[in-house]
Amino acid sequence: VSAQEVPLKYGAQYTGKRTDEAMNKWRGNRFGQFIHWGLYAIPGGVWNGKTYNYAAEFLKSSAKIPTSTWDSLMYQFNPVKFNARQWAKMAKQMGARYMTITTKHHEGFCLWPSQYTDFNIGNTPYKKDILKELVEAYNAEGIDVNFYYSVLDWHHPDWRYDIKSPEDSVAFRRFLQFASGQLRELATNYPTVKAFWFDGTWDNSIKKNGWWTLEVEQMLKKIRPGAVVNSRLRADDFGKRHIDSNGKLMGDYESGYERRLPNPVKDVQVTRWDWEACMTVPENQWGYHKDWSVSHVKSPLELLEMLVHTTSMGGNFLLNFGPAGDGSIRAEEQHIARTIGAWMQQNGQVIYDCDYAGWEKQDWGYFTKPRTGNIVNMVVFNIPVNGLLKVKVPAGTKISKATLAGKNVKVEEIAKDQFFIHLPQQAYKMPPVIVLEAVGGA
Ligand code: FHN
Repeated sequence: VSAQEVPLKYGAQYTGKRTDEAMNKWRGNRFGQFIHWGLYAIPGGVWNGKTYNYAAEFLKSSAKIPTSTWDSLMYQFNPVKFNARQWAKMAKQMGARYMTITTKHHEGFCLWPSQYTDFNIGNTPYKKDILKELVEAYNAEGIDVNFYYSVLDWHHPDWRYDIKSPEDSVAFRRFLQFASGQLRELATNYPTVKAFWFDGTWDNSIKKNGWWTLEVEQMLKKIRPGAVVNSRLRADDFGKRHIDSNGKLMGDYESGYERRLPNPVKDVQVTRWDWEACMTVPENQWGYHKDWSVSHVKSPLELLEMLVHTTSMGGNFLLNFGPAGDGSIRAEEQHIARTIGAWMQQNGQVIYDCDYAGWEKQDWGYFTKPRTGNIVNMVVFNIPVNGLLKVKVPAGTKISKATLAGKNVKVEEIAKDQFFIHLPQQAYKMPPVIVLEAVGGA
């Protein structure tokens, strides 16, 4: 602790990026599938004939539905079209290397048969352990599975938004014990889980109990050595979240980019730590909403660009899917997965294990850089009319070779540390990738 630093019991546990094998794997995965699935998938944003435009997973609150009414949706949860292996195959085809599933969202319903509450999958008509089916199916495809867990819980009687009385304090203690129990259960019963993705940790009640957030992080890492935990879980001694009172990142990676990405020119500081952005397909729907006409819905190309943008800044991209109540995945999402997947099959090497290249951003698209070797990739989203792609290299660097799908393309030095890469004039259906071999430089 330096002279200017505030002594903290529950602040950051280390500084800099983790470099162990588990973290390297997490980072190299780069592209993940987020799945929001719970009881909210049944009404899908519509209640008593009325469509609510706000996030479908918030319908209970938007339509002011009493807890007992909402909770009884559990008796309708019977996803007859659910097929874990099909989901996993789709994710694999899309190129996802990890999948993060809502084990419990704000509504409190558990996708696994938790011993700590009856409000779980075991008591639905479906009965079977969905979480187990998913873990097995995705792992069989070689995809890592991570658990999303909302601490905020609309179902549990001991949940508190704030601690305003001794009674609140006692109740919330019980609640934290309940949450710890569930998390211990998840870490113990699903031994291949790779990471824990915390959410619903923004209320004063949690901020006043920073000790618990550290205790949970440590417990999970003890049960599952190498487990990766997002910054969203954490609050320090003073209730500061994500970044502690000494300006240090808590948890293993920064998880604040939600439905937005860092600016590729102004926000390059993000390349100093590990981070992940999570993204919806519509503007703000995580759970299944029946009516996708209520907002802008991103195109596969828009989402692919976000994935490349994220990789170019050293982050992971977690793309959300909201399966329907019957377990089917809507046609639009399948189309997105197929389109991104077709590109990933050809070009995955510019995403997996790639990082920030440190070269000046150009308007045509993004650079990514494999962890090893002297390669820099160009992913071109805006094709110039004349096909000339400008590249500014770090001082003294030379581009010795440029290839497109294995064939050489012309490299022209136009000024000191500046080149034109001649993109062959043809109709590109999807963003072309040019691989550069760079030599010299700092
Ligand atoms: O309220 C949730 C929301 O439903 C969704 O789960 C996202 C995912 O990052 N997290 C919360 C909002 O920050």
